[in-house]
Amino acid sequence: MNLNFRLLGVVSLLTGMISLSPCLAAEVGVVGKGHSNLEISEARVFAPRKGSNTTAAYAILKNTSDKPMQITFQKMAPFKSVEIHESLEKDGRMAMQKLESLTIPAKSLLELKPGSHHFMLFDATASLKEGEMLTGQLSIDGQATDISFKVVPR
Ligand SMILES: [Cu+2]
Repeated sequence: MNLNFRLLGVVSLLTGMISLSPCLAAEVGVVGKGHSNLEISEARVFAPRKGSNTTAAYAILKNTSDKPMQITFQKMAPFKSVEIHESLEKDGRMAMQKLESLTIPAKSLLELKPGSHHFMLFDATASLKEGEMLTGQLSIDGQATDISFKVVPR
């Protein structure tokens, strides 16, 4: 465990103490198995629209290291499959393109947000409740890392 990971632990603890605040910006994703060089905030899943069991997850990912970081997205229960997508405008229309991985340059932020990069979640096998926490399994430079996402209203 190095200094970065300990600092991240402190941030998560502080956020836990102020979690009564409705301000989403104060939320910090919890890194389970942990990756020392990734800081996550605003990790959230939009509750699916009525009649749909497909939705998307977003977060702000910060690479605190001095090397590029490669992220792949493995799974998130209760979804049957997940992909990394990027929304792009093609011929005047918005389209989504599947990416095999995300690369975050050294000392940089990547914001997953509507209309841009996102984690696409397909075929939920259970209904999601607002406020529920879901665990996303990522691989960061080959290291398995669990991240908690909170289900939020659209
Ligand atoms: Cu998508």
